[in-house]
Amino acid sequence: MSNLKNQDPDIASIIDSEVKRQNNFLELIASENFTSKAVLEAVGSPLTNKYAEGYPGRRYYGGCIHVDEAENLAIDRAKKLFKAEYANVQPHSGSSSNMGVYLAMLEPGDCIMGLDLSHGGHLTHGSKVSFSGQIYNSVTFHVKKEDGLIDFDDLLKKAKEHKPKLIICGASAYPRQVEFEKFREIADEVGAFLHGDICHNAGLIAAEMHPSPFPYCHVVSTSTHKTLRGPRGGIILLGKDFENPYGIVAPKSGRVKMMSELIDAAVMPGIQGGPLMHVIAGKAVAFKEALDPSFKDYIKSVLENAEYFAEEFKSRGYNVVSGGTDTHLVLLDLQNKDVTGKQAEHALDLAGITLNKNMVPFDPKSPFVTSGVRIGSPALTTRGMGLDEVKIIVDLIDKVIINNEDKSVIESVKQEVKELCKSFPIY
Ligand code: DSN
Repeated sequence: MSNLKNQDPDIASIIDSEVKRQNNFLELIASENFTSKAVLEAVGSPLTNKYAEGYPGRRYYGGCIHVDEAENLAIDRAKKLFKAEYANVQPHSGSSSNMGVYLAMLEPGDCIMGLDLSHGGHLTHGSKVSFSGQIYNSVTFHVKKEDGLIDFDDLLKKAKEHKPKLIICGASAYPRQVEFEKFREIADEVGAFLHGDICHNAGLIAAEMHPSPFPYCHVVSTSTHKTLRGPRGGIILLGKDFENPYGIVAPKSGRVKMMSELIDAAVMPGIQGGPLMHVIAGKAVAFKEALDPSFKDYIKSVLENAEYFAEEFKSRGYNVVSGGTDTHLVLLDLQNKDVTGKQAEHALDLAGITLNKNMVPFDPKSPFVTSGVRIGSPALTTRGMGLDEVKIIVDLIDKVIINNEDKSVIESVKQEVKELCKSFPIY
């Protein structure tokens, strides 16, 4: 980084501090990960200079020969990884990929159904503060109070009543596997399309340790930087391409356009201009890494670590939403610990442990306070931590939560965190 240091010492120093933070803190945010140096190199490459509006072989700019190669590689690898017939690797994020899906499949005012944000869903699944709840008529479904699992009876009842055009399955804070087949049965019963947003579980699916959304979902979107461990970005997938059901035809030939064509057009020029070719190259690198057998070992450890988090917290009297996990994340309900999610997040942050406060199902507190925290294993597993470290981390978190106003306890935990992190350097 010597060029940057000389030219802009302010930004160089900020980056330096952030790298130190990532090295010295324990990262437990379930949606974060540490991407490889190879991915970082691709993302930091001169591919950022290239305008390439359009798609490989049909760009609006000259000089695209090499970025075409990069995008084609990313597409081929994404298709192989998820056993999909079509991939669009241009969305700038998971939210953009959802926007692309909706633009391709819906008209403004159409009804969509997604898991309520406060029950583990995502902003773009119909929240009223997001475009998804403002442009479309959104109806939410929920989890059950008794076990924290998706309430499929509630979903079916509402689906019959509201006749959604699109049902979205997938979540941000749902610790259990997504039952794509059950969602599809309901979608078929009411004549809706099924959209799988696999942002959180993409790595698990790629490693074949979570059921595939195909053949159940008509369309799938995901971000690339969570369990998939790539650069920040998004993609859209079709297990099998199909003729668009709206009867939209190609102007010259008069043939009915395929869904892939509608999605391509929705992403560019529908919602985006020039693709981020440096990020697309980074996605290609990450997909290659995820196709390597070692990625399965990584995801296996991610799942073991998450399960152990759940067990260890339970043994210390914590309420684990849904009683455990079969993914990479655990949701703790702190109501019996007399601490809010906000207080816990703040005290843990001071102790060098980074996680996020999170609503728990039927939370009496606001999203700014919350009654819970979400804990994810992907990042610490990437740096090589295993069950021994998980046990230590649970002890440290418990100590901070119980003594969340005691500065000396927080300071001593911070030192222990620093020592632990020293043995597992990242960058
Ligand atoms: N905000 C992300 C998360 O933390 O789960 C989802 O996009």
